Amino acid sequence: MSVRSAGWKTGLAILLGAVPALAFAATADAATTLGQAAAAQGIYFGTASAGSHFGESAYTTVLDREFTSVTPENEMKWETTEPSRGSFNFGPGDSVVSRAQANDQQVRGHTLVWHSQLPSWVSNGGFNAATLTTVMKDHIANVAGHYKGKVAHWDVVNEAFEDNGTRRQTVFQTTIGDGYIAEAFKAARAADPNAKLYYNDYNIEGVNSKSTAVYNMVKSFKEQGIPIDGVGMQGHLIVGQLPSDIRQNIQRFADLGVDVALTEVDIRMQLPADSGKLNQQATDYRNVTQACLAVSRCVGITVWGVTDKYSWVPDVFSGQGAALLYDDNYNPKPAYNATLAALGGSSTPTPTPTPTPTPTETPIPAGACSATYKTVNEWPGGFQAEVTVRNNGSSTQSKWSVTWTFPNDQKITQLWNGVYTQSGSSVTVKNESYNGTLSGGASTTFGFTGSSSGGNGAPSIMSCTAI
Ligand code: 9MR
Repeated sequence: MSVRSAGWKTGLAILLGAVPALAFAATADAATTLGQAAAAQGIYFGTASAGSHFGESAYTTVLDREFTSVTPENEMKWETTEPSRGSFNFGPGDSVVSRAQANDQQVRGHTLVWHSQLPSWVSNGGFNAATLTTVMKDHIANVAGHYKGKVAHWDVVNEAFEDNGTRRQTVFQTTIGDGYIAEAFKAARAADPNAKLYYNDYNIEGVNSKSTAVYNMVKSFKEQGIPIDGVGMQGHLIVGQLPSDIRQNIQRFADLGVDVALTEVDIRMQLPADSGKLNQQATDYRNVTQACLAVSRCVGITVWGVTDKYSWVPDVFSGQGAALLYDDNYNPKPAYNATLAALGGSSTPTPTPTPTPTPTETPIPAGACSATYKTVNEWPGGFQAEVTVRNNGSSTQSKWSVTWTFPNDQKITQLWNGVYTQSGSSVTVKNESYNGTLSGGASTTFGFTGSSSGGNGAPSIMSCTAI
């Protein structure tokens, strides 16, 4: 696995980034924060950061501890940075940048050219094409110039396409025409030659009309030598409704010779949250994380906020929310644990001894719990499999445990949604704190990657106990 681009917290992490990802199991010395775990995989893990919450210690504790990258949520947008022509205001952005620097976090600049949060002196200025081009280039020169050397990535142009793949009819598009995006990228390169320049948009995570339009633009930029370094897929997603081809889509952009980042991830649900939705959300976050890890040019993941408490989602999608990794009270959600595990980290660095069932915990009769094993992917020397655990009884069980014996020399290297021990070819997997409860007829799934040199045969007998 190649070492990916900047954003590591420590030099140690850079060394770890050169080690194959699968070597990091959730063991006693696994990383315990999202940022550290991501760094061990050669990527960064970031969040939107809002200066308006810096006075709240619960907010800054999580912000400073968990993340290796921050994106100012609103502080670098045009309405804040250039509220009137030629008059610049960098105070709010500087405050987010200073906090990031104090915590060894990289900064994603967001955003130079966007139709929203654009002051009316620009959107309703009545400028002709030449003047609006000058206005746009001056803005980029001043803002990217001010942050030169302090911003690792710039979202140079944001949300310039409609879902059907046509250009959004913004003031830049209708006044300057298609060429404004290339002009913006050239101006950004001139202002800060070392920043990675990104095109950023939503609904481009899967292969669809919009992502294909962006793909075609990036392809033509590369052919023409227009400076573009990356594509930001925002990742405003819905629980249980992820596109199935995120990895393939990331890969096709990477194959054009640009980096890809997931820049604003949140996965929303209809409120109120319940354990079923939270578990599905955990699976969705894991899948997004794995899609990024599977493509070497996917350089990092940013979630769009530290806590559900301040997410933009409920303000815009009535009745929906709970889209982030921490709940309103800053408790990590199942999605947090799943993301950390997918990154090879663990929130429980010291394995707790396995509790022996007390006499009151009577295993339900054999046959009332079943486990089904499925190999989902294989490659030379390794494989990925998943196991579905089902409570076939009618009463709710609060813990489960699955054991099997591998027929070949398979060795688990990383497992998510469960806690495993392996001794020789014998494996035992117990539930995580968040997926032990199975009501009658309910099922849950855990997955893992493993190495093997002698075949990936599925175990013939799976034994399952629920208590
Ligand atoms: O999270 C941001 C919210 O506080 C602002 O009110 C909103 C204004 O449009 O922008 C939100 O962030 C957006 C980001 O800048 C671009 N992609 C969509 C994000 C969510 O709306």
